[in-house]
Amino acid sequence: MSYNYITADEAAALIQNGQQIAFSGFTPAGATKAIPGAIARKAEAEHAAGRPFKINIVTGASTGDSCDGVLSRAQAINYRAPYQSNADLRAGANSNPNTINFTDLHLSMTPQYMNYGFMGKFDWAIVEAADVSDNGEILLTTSVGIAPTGLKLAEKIILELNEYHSKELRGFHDIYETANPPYRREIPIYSASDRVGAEVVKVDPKKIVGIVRTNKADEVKPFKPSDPITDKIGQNVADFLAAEMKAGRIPPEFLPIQSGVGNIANAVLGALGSNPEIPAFSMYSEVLQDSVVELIEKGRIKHGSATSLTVTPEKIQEIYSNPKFFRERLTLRPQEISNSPEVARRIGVISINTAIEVDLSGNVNSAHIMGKNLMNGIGGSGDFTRAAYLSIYTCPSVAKGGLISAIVPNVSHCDHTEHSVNIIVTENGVADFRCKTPMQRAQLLIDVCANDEYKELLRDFIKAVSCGHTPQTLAKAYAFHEAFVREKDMRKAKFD
Ligand code: 0RQ
Repeated sequence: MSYNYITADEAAALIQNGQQIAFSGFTPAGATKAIPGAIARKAEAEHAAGRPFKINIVTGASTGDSCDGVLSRAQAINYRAPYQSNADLRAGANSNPNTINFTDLHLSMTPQYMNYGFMGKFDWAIVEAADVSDNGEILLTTSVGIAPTGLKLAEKIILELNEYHSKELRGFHDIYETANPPYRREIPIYSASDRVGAEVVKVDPKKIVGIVRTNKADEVKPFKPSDPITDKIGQNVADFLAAEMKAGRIPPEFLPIQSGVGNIANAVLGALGSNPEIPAFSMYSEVLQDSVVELIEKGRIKHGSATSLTVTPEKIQEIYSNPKFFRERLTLRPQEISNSPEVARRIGVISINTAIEVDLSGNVNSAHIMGKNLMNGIGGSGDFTRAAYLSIYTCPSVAKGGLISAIVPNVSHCDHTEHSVNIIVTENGVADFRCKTPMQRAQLLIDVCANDEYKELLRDFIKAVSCGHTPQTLAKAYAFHEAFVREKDMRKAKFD
């Protein structure tokens, strides 16, 4: 079959107002970089001509600015799921009324929702590829995400064939799809390095209506230089896990690590990697960042399994220059598999994610500021937290220079409940909630994790609690948040 090579503008001309598109991309890795910009230009032209033009978009997680950013600024998005991290998209999702209808979904469940028909029909899959064969075998690039599901369900496909990515990526992917209930069987993965699927996604080549050639690196930014707070959090996590191993609560061969994205996650991995008491370990995670590549090179990480290789251009070139070495040590899976609670529970994943705030009962907010404004979304944190052998949340004890405490009487939005959260780590220490009562957790959190400037205020809240099983008083439940809204400083909270 010979394909139709087209320009990004010709691809955009095919997309109609109101259509639903499954885009590749999980973080900027593997996201499409040319067609969304052309769709944005089409949207602006349609709006200028007085015609409506908005599309519905589902991706793996966030994407790069050349997808989410350009489409948001062009007012071209009606619906978006399941995760984002773009300032313009966030503004649309938080505006009143919402100009972008955003739904925050568990990432492992997004392909299921697509398969079950919960999200309606997919008109298009627009997917970045490193290669495509005449018989419809698509070699994906640096992420898998929802691409296999989108390619299967969409009526028509447009590929961005990105020559920046090496064809040596063949063999890095493990494409395995589950059947829908009642025909679903177990996912036969028993360790992070198990491979159970195909190297490529196979589609009917007749569905591929166009291919746009590109040559663009993923828009992954380098990390901020590390700072003492994130370094201390990383150190605290590593020391805690080393002590758990010594106590026999983590087996001597260690357990696979899942780690979120960002600077704290990077610091945690750095600290785990350099701790001599922790043996070389595996990652069963959703995202692998630069630090993982470095630890694989040093032999400190044995295998990295994820749905996305979110690494800087410098690091991806390192991988492309030594493909055999990395192919044996990295596996990229669909997000339904990388984030599968079934697999995470079976292989005993230690999950490490980031909280915006934690409350005295042990509930965690990962997604919303002051109870209403979306930050990024839960991402994969919920997939792993509920299923983990040990679920850890990290955060600095304060935000915005101390005006906000991350330890609050009640979270203003709840993503992960007290029943699923085991350990909280700030720069001040580690609060171990396992098998503790809500009142014991509250005490621990104040004594060990809270910032000194907030300890007395948190104790005042506890004093205001008359009796009961959890530290709660409805009248003062949001005193910290109210003080911030009123006086831009949680330290002004009052309990008299
Ligand atoms: O604001 O950007 O204006 O400086 O939140 O916070 O400390 O730089 O840390 O970049 O790791 O983000 C939870 C948002 C943390 C992120 C969150 C403000 C703070 C700053 C960023 P500025 P930091 P990070 C992986 C799995 C989702 C859950 C998860 C996230 C900005 O890690 O989205 O881990 N996690 N998913 O000042 C007001 C508070 C605040 C606050 C922090 N209590 N109130 N603002 N900030 N705490 C994701 C995937 O699945 C792909």
